[in-house]
Amino acid sequence: PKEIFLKDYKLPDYYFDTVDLKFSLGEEKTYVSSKISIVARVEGSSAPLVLNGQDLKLVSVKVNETELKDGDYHVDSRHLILPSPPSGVFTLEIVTEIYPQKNTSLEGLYQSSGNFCTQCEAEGFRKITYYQDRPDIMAKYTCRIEAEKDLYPVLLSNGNLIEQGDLEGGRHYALWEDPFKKPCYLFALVAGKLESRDDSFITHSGRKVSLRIWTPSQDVPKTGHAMYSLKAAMKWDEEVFGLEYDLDLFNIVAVPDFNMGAMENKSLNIFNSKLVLASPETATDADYAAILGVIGHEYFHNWTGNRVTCRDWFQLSLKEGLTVFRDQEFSSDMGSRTVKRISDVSKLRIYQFPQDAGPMAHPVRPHSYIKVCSQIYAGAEVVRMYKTLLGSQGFRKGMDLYFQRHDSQAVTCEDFFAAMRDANDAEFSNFLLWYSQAGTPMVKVTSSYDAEAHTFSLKFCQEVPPTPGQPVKEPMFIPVSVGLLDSTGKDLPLSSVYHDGTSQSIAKDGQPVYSTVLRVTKKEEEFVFADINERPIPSLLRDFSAPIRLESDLTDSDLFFLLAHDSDEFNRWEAGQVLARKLMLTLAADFQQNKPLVLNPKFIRGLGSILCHSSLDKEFIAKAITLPGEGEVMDMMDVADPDAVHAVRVFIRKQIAQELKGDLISTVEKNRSSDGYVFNHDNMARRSLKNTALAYLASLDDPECTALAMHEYKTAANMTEQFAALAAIAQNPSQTREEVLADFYSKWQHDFLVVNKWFALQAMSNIPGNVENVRNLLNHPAFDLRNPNKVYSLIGGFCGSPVNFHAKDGSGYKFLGEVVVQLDKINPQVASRMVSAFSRWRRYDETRQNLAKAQLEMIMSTNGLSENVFEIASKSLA
Ligand code: DPP
Ligand code: ZN
Repeated sequence: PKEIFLKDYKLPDYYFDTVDLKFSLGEEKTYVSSKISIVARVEGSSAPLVLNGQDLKLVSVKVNETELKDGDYHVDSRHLILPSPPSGVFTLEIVTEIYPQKNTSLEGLYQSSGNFCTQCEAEGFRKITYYQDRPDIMAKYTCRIEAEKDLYPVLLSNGNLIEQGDLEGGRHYALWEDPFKKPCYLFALVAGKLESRDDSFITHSGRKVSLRIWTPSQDVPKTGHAMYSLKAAMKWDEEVFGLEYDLDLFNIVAVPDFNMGAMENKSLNIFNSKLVLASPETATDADYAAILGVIGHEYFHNWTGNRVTCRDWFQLSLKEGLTVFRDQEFSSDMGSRTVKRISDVSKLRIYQFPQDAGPMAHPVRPHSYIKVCSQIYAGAEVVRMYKTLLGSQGFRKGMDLYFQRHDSQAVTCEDFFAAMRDANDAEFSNFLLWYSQAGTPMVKVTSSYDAEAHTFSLKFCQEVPPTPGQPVKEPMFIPVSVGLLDSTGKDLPLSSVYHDGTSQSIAKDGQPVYSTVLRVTKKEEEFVFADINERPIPSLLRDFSAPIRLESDLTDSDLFFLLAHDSDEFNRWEAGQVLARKLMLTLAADFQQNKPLVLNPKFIRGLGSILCHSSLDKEFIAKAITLPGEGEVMDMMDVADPDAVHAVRVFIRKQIAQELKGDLISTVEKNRSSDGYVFNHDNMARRSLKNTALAYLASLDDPECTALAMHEYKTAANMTEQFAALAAIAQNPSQTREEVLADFYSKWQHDFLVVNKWFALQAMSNIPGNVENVRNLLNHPAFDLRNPNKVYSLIGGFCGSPVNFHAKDGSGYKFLGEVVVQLDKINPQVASRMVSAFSRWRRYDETRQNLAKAQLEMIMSTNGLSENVFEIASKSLA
């Protein structure tokens, strides 16, 4: 496998102007013919034309209508090369034969449930035909699809349908034309037996857009929420960014076999069914929220990704970071901003920070890769920091300039940076380091109050830890949002701050502010607030204004104070989390030394008062009484100890449940659903609080609480509550657990999305010795290694269980090792996602290290390993 470097980027020698594709879809094989008009970048260029291709059978090549003979071109397993193409403009026609029915990688053209569909990002188009498969080749496409009419009545591609009709032999065709230039990763084709939910949207300037969501006919009733989400997203993008949809038709197709969540192909988004189909009976609130976010995400790509695209795959964050940021903002505006921020930061801590601290660490814009990297969530945080620094209006000005400059171009992260800077005349010093330096910055803050001078000082000291290939780092530009609380918990007015030898006013229009953004740019730096008349308690990094690890000198009592009073709700939650993490670490050390575990009663009282706080948002309460995840705590230990952290988390949960039992029971009772399911923040918040309380109670495993959970399970009128009750009961090994799991399966076996939840719940279980159960589930009739969702539920779920995946006898590692080898032969992308569960093996004790390493070595020694798995396994061992 070959490593590809950003520094080696070269402009293409040939540009493509138009591409006319013709697909003749068949059961045995599919013919693809592609007619491309090509122009050399440099007139009279003598460079060879190198096209990418993989798993293709070449049928013929023509240049300017003349068929080429053997020596006129070269073909190898990855390329088709024309050593000396004609000068000037010429046409190239290529016919290939492909076998979509046999394509289990789910990249390129493949079949899912008997329908044809495509996935071309990042490099799937080369599995359809020979092409310069790189995003800086943008061309206008037409696509003619021919297929048997009975089997494939619906034929879709990008753009507008301009012709359709019947052909001989029961076949028919459709011709699509996309008026916008696009890179080939945005090409899409769908053919199958599908029906649609139809609706329309009138854009700001009065264009009527037809909206269609396609699924097999029985699922059409479950597309209502997706349609609602699409229309909400279209409206939001007009209102917030002034961005309108640019065609008369927008299609979404849901398919059950899909490697990722969804794909933003121009005007023909293809979705994993799990992110389209929902009904109150079968989908949870989390599913509804995910659908809203991802439908928004893919729709927003129409501007940030499609109209303006990436020059190369190192710039992935240009579209993903920006579009994730946009979907986060959309979801915040549709629900609760604080709760959304809490969820996003939790994800960052669960997935991103550990990755940044391990062998797979790479910057937002990587320097090299073997297979195009998955996106990194910190990209959205970088975009968020522009907004934090420039304000909403400044950010919007930057976005406007970005589109003005780069519409229909393939550009880089610097171009985005330059638009933000130039639109605002901003001073950004070393901000670009966020794109090139890997690792999570660690920032230590110490504070001091000078009662005589009435000043309050914050000293920052930052350090970016070394990462593979980057031993030494420079200080980053970190926006730190700060407020200072007085002794009653109110924000103190802030008017000026002394920094870098000068005093700067931070008042706005002569008025003091109550929160300000400090720009921390040096390794060590001090900010001194003037006119502070009492010792304040600082609220630092409000709203998580930068993706960093913060360590402060706040005492436990400061943290309890912030938990009770901070006007920044995010930081209120965060104060509780900091307390909980400290507590869990201390108790984990006690556990390791066989000391009895004792919980600080103040902690329980703190959570108790949040639980019973009638004016707080219910979903916020649910988040605030939820302990940090085990991974997050393990991440803070020198040697990660899954057994200790798990035992401690279970212990604290039981203590809380015991002490607050009465309040928790009344929380469940008061928050039952009174009428039908409604998707809105208040109702979701109520269900979330009820379910959180029920899970605490059921952890006690006493007859009263189990009976309560059973009652909730039986009376639940929606999946959110039914599944939560099932999960609550399933925490403890028992006969009841087995019975309820069996009951749930028999109820829902006809619905594959619900069955996946059932797989995931069992896979993630921490009950002892669960690996055997998961092994058995591999042979369950409803399981199929070829379906990514099932793999993510069962195998992915299992890797998330700290005690069973990391079982000290190595049984969990052995299981994953075996599955990865099998899976890699079917679907390398999915296999590589699974193998990454091994990547942080060095974080554990020596016994576990040896066991995990042995599995990685076993995988590496497998014949015919994919590049995807090779990259992760080899980097993990390096
Ligand atoms: N481009 C795709 C998306 O944004 C990749 N998963 O969803
Ligand atoms: Zn995306």
